[in-house]
Amino acid sequence: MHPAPSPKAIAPEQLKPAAYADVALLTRYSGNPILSHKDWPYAVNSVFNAGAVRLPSGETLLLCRVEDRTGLSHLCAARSKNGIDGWVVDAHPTLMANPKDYPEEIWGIEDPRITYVPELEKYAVAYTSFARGGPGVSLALTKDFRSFERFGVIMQPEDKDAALLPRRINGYWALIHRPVTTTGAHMWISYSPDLQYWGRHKVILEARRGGWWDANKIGLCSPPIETPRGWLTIYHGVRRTASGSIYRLGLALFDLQHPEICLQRGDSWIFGPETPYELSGDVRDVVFPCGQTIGDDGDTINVYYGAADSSIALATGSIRQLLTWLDVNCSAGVGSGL
Ligand code: BMA
Repeated sequence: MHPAPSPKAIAPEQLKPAAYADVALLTRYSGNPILSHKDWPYAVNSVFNAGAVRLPSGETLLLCRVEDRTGLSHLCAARSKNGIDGWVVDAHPTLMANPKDYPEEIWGIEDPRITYVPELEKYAVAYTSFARGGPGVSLALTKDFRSFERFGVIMQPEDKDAALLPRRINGYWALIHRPVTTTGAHMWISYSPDLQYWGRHKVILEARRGGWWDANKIGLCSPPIETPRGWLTIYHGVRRTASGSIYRLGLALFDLQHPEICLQRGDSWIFGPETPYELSGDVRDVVFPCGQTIGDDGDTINVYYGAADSSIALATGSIRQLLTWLDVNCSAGVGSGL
């Protein structure tokens, strides 16, 4: 069993109404942050925005974004038996930018999302590659997080916040990502027969407008979770204020066989910066998950999130409660507030 704090039972009436409910759907681990630059075996500036997966051994692996003292990022794996402490960090960078062969990585690689793909018996790592043209989406496959098969850039700049779904949908691989176009920064889906060539691009979730918490800019957080009711998806919304941006988390549910169809979208955010390690750091007011693991009970969700672009923290919840919350907190409808 995962020894993270188990989610407390919340009665359905406590989960509404949306804007006024003050229920912690995700509970912070009391020992947060769980990883920072102080835990690194070599000199780095910051450690944040980690992809996460549970290995067959039961260990949790975090593929962390590590910003070194040049200011550029690479990825480095940390492994732990309980997913909370006792992290063993790779002695050297696990995946470095390789600008010689992949010029789209000249300014580093960032924010990995990991999906285990049973058909390939490999993990797919979608990450941001950063170069003069802006951020793009790159893809690599790995069996062991030691050697990687690179596909190069699969979504040209400006694009980021991507994750592969774990299985083909109607015969095609599906990638959720966040291009920036003249219409704004919305979440899209694209399909591919071979992971290399992508098409059938569609917007699946739009940033709202005006005063909403997720106005103007949204993006996928961790890879969507397959539940009997649909793909449960945590996304981030960026609220621009006079003193900077606030990154908060919301929930949406997409159809299992047609993931471009949004079934439900929460009205309010479910998690935002509150603690000192989220409110201050290299970039203040940021919670930014790139990965989660599911406990042995099939319900506990362990969300690993970057805090203020400086450290990695853990918050735990219940998939059942997140779905119940969505039922009573999307009163304004899927496309509301656009
Ligand atoms: C986003 C990404 C993240 C970062 C966040 C807050 O655009 O670049 O890597 O955590 O901004 O700075």
